[in-house]
Amino acid sequence: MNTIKTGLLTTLLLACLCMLQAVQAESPIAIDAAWIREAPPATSVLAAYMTINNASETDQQITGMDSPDFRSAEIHRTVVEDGVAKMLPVSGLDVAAGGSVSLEPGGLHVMLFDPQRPLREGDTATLVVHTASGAAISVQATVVRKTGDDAGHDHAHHHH
Ligand SMILES: [Cu+2]
Repeated sequence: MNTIKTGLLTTLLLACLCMLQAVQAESPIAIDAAWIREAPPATSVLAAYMTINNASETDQQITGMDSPDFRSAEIHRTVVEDGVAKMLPVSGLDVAAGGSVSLEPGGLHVMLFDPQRPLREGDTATLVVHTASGAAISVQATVVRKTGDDAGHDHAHHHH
């Protein structure tokens, strides 16, 4: 009787562990409102923005991004030093448990290098977000035309 009970418990335990693994394989990271700023046709560097949500109870880290529609992608942070705006690469972007991080004009953004095809307003491009836990989340970003005050910053691409 005891052996059967132990066996049953072991089975249950294994079943639980398997379920945990299944949950982990599915990333707790969800991306909202991803968009790319439309740029003139010959532009080789574009900027993308999005909101990264972490619905889990553990902190998550975004380690990088890439895209089949661009040669490469980098996460950048815009900082102002001595009145001059500069962009610094971000190698690990923390998203707290239950929290979210917004990539928006003037702050964090994704820098997209060398589009592989023309991208006009209304087009979509695929961005892939990588996490420290090994997940790769694919997201469709819509190309949006924006004009106005906030349009200028991301065009000044001074990489140091
Ligand atoms: Cu940048």
